[in-house]
Amino acid sequence: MISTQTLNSTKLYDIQEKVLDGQRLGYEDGIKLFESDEILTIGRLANIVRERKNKNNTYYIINRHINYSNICKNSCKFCAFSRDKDESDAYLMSIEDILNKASQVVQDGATELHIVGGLHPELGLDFYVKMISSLHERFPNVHLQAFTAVEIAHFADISGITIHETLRELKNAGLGSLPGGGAEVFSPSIREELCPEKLSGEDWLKTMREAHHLGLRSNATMLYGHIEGNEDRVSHLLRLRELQDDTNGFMSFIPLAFHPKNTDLKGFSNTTGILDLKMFAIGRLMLDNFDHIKAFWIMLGVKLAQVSLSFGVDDIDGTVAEEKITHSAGAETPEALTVDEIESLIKETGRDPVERDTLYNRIIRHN
Ligand code: V47
Ligand code: SF4
Repeated sequence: MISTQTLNSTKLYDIQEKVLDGQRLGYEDGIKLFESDEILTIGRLANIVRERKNKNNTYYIINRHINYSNICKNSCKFCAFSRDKDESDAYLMSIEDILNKASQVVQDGATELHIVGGLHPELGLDFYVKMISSLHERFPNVHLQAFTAVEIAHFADISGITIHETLRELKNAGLGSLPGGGAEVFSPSIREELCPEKLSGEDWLKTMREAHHLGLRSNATMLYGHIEGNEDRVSHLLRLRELQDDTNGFMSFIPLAFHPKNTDLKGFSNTTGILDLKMFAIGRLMLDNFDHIKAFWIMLGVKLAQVSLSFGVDDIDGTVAEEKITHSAGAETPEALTVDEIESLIKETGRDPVERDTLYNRIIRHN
């Protein structure tokens, strides 16, 4: 039941006091929030933190996602995107294809390219360095946010070099930051069940630590709505918060709603609106050292993305232009929104749209 209790009568009174006082929430608080049905109280508290940190601003970016290949040596049970090399719909874009895709959107004002793909069983680091350096030479003013921690660790492994060297080479080639994918849920038992071949949660965190130490900032995600429990969710958030205390390298946290269609997880439904809103709001409340909570509208749907702006979210990602990972798994959202569409859906919620670059600098256009 959705509670409309007043602030005085809430069962979350202790948590409310901590939030109003700016105190950090602990593990038990996180569990209590997930177990609570007081969704409006949770939202109201998350909104207090959201407005404290980001006022009435809602950020968006003009960007393009490029999923350069669906060929992947792993077979995570929740993934509908990956293919074996010899499957008929497997693809690997050439660097020329990638440059062409990029040039269309850069002409339209994109400031970011968001580039991720599967773990190709043969390509070494050289291919990825060439991809980044070619893009950087052609579009020097565009921020290249590319390769999840899982891809970085794979490039290092296949090329027989360290993660530090891999990141350094990519940074020298023009890499600007890392996206937050591949975190899934850190809990070893969940990973063993869903993605046993994947980089462990510990190694995902170590890779991000290395990136932050090299001056590469990143995002962080969590894939929810499959077999994880509240304990797994809260532990995941606390591990992110711990690393952020050390490095301050994360920019935003992005909860990713599991889409079950075409995956090996049969019999699962899409996430509910209440779980989605809780993930954003509790993420906002637990991650007191993250500046931004992002709703990736492609996964969440445009309507709920609007509602999420009152549940802790201050960033709605961007124009995106094309997306394959969630659309392979049944997402019914469009693959792109125009700037006008993004601005009006933000304004309709009473928030102020702010165009940002990847590092959250405000962009002011004079045309
Ligand atoms: O790592 C895979 C997830 C991620 C499914 O950093 C799925 O700004 C839902 O990380 N249902 C890739 N999710 C996307 C990603 C991302 C997206 C937008 C912005 C940013 C950012 C990062 O998608 C993967 C995996 O965790 N994923 N399969 C699925 N069936
Ligand atoms: Fe490969 Fe990533 Fe899909 Fe796992 S989630 S199968 S690593 S593309």
